[in-house]
Amino acid sequence: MTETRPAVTMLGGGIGCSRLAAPLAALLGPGRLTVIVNTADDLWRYGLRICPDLDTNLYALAGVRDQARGWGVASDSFRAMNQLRRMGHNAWFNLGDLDLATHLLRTELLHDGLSLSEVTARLARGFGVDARLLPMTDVAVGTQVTIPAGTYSFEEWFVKLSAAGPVEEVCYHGADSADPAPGVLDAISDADQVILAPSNPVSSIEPILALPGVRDRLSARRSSVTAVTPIINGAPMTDQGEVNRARARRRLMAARGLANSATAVAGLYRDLAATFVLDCADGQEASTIEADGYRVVLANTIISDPDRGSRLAETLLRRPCAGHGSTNSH
Ligand code: FO1
Repeated sequence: MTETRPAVTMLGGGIGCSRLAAPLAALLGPGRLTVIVNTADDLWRYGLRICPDLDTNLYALAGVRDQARGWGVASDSFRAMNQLRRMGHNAWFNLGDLDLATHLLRTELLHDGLSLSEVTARLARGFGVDARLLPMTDVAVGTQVTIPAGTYSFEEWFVKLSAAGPVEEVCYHGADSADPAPGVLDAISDADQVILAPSNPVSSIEPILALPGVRDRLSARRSSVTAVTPIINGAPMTDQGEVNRARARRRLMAARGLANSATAVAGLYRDLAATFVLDCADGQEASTIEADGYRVVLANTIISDPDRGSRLAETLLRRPCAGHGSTNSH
């Protein structure tokens, strides 16, 4: 039987990407969604390899991600972290008790000699995930954020230092010589549609774009690439996590000399994507983004519950041909 369902590849980071990954996977069916995930936030804690963005997508695709926090396992407890605190340790990165099982198994398998992509595939199978989850690379790449007090790994800056500013520099240590993981470049070239997730452009999308070959593959597919805005300025933010992530994003965008706006994000991806999904609340930016060479689709992009995620996923899969003129899809 010939496969008629489209093959979709999405590139992204943690929370924003995972909110779209689950409804896309549900609409597309088994094996039709590939998610290429940023690994430049990965870190070692307590001898364990932690991959926050991979795990956020893994848990979302498995239907066990904590909805309110946006990361970690739903209803997880933090007894191990609290015990560390009782011992006087500054446990600044909160690893849930169930989440720890993922890190234990990942670290064990890495020590056994498996690559991060092999380990990720094993974890995804273990969680019953039938989408393909790919780390962007099997090599260690680390986002480093420089503020006046010094240079820190991404999670140290974001969590331990509460995204303190101003950010002077952001770099992706090791990215320019890190081969994309097996399957990454082909997943971009072979997909019917490629999506740049509504993820932080500086800390989640750019590390993937910094890997050799990724930009070229995307620009060769530009007419099939859709970018979804991660920034909505016209609507109020409703939870503290969103407020914190928005503040971090504003500081990272400023470090690149960019405004905190959908238009600025569109400018970053103009050579890579032909369609830009702009939130209805920021509709007044549509003509500027169109003038940048995009077809603009207006949609409700705030994924505050699974129904909204499904509606946005449906809008994305109804991909119109690349061209010009804005389309209202909400
Ligand atoms: N985010 C926090 O704000 N505080 C935490 O303590 C924290 C722990 C954590 C543990 C595992 C994991 O997979 C994610 C975790 N996150 C935490 C989320 C993470 O810091 C970021 O949201 C992403 O890395 C940004 O994409």
